[in-house]
Amino acid sequence: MVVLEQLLAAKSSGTKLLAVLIDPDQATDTKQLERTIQNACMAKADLLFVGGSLLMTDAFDACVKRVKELSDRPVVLFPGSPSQLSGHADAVLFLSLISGRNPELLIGHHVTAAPRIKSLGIEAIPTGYMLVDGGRTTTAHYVSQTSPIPHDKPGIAACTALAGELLGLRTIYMDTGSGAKKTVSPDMIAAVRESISCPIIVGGGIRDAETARSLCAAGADVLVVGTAFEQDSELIFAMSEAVHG
Ligand code: 1GP
Repeated sequence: MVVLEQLLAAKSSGTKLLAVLIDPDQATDTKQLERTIQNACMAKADLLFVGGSLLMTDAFDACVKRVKELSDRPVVLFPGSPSQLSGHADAVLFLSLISGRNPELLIGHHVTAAPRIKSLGIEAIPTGYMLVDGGRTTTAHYVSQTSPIPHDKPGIAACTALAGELLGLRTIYMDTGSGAKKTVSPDMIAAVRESISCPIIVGGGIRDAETARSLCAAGADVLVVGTAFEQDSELIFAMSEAVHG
């Protein structure tokens, strides 16, 4: 339970965490992968997430292995499917897509993945995953075949997160999807923060330090950034300062 304990400890001390999302398809550029991880470690990013809603390449395990070799941070899988598992990781977000009504993503894939997670011996973090509309249809929205929570309906997000917590989920991840036009709104984060006590992870469309600051102030405990660091690997320094400051 090492990574979950890190999230719980950070939440109770008010420390905010930054997670860098590595897309295994982008990681085929080994120089860029090395630069991203080197910068993530230098900037003191807290976690490295690896995964994607839809992968075009077949290098998932090799990517996780490389990320683990290159970094001294916990490596957490953020799987888009049960095939995205690797014993080189420290933990996996065991995601239930509670914003949707697709039974495969609420429990089906979990049944397939459970024995493999057990045999790999990696920590599973029960996570309520909530897709939120971020101004465009992202791959996550399309592939999941679910409707996201409307951007301006914080009440729906608060009730959904509360249901997830009452069901025993240990973290709630609100995501507008990779490359979204808009992030989850501070109002929605604040409403969810009011309704639950478990750590809140927020991702999708976070591109600048100012936004990162406002999402943390609204109640996010962990921010996840992927696309912006693929476009500018130096941005991680300003972002880390915003999250940790
Ligand atoms: C997507 O939350 C992640 O699932 C990160 O999104 O790539 O837009 O930073 P970005």
